[in-house]
Amino acid sequence: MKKLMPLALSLLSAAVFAEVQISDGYVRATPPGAPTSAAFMTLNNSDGKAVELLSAQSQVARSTELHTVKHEDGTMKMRQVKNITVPAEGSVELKPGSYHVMLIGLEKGLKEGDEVMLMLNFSDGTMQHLMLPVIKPGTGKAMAGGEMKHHHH
Ligand SMILES: [Cu+2]
Repeated sequence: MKKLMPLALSLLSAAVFAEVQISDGYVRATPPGAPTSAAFMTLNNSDGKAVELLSAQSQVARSTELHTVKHEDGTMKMRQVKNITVPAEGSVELKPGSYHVMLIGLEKGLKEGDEVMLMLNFSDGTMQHLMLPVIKPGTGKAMAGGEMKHHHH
């Protein structure tokens, strides 16, 4: 069926349907004055081509970075990554102890019940605005989090 579709139509449907689907997103609540937090979510890609998450922005943070967590010398250290790949017809989980969007230079503490706007930029040229709930560590999904030390160069 798909192969018989006229070119214009298949381009249109690619533009409409290739967008990465995002689920289970949240931002970790912080104590007042905490300088950083992190956003977590699951990225699902129904397309036949891998897509990369390239960057993120949020109004609540001065800057954002894409991070992963590496186990080194028995400790867990956060490392910045250039991008996060969402495999073709697959998904990637941003979760405590793994990939996350680091929110750096918070304007104010993030408390449970707040909502945080996050914008994601993908390698296919799409951009998504998300409103993510703020969840306290130790509750529900944020549970596996724990405190991680930031690695400074
Ligand atoms: Cu981080």
